[in-house]
Amino acid sequence: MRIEVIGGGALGLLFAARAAAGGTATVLYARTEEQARLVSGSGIEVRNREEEAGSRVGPPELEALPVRRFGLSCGETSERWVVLAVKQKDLDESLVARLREGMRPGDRLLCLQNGTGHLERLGEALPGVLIYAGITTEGARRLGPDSVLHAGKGTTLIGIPDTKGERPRGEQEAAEKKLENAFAAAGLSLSASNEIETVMYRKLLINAVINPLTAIWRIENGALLDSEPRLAVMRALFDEVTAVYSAAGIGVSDSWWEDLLGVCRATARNRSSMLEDVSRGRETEAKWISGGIADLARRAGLEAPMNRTLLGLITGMN
Ligand code: KPL
Repeated sequence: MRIEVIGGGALGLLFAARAAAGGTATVLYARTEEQARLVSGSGIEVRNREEEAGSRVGPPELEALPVRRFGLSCGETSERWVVLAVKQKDLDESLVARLREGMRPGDRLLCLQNGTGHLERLGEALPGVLIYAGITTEGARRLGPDSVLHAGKGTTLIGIPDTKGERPRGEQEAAEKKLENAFAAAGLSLSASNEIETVMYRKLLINAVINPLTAIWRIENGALLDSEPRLAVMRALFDEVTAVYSAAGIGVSDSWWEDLLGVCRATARNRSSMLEDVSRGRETEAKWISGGIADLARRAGLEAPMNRTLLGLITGMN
């Protein structure tokens, strides 16, 4: 089996380094020629603590190439997982065209993006490719083009949406098991879920509440719980998202409010990805998170005014 990771950000570096460390032939398709050259030369360093040097993994298990070479360089293999670890904003037309050229029917594409819309888009662009959603709670921070901090151990759930609770059988299940074992060999927990849609919508809800509010108030995740006014806004936003879900026919669990508070506690000292993006003047994922909720609302005949307003506020920040 070969794992091909597209994206040289925090998650891309972490997944590529761990897969290679577990002994699986791995290719990292990096953002730039320079990053590919660097990783080809000395591999990727994974640190468990920022202040301590970590372990490095490089050739022969790990190869690195620039993303423009995706699909042109590697020999045929029937056992191939492609892990798409780029942000939504980087999933542009040129990358989709590259995927179209480099993937064949029956290949497996594991998409780690936040938000909505990308799975449908990729499904249309790549007929016959098995499009998996992956929801990960691994905490990773990019320290440099060839170095990543594994800040918090998490788990990754994968699955093909729209399977209506039925587990894929036979070949597909065997392929999922191989991926699970490949990551387990390197200490990453990954498993297949037959409820991936529920997992996706729960994560979307968490991102739709925590990310824009922490970005606007410029606070760490845990500080959302520190004051009554902030909690009241969180609750109102939570209620709006869950009302949209109900109108759209998406099941909502009674435990999700407590789950949301639990994520704030567990990631109390984290700066959300949206806060990081606005602080660095980068485009955020608001279009696919708050905008994704607003789209779901529109299709269900609702307004979602809080999500629309947050989308406008966040987009207006850069
Ligand atoms: O996924 C996250 C993000 O920042 O994008 C949370 C769960 C909010 C953790 O920071």
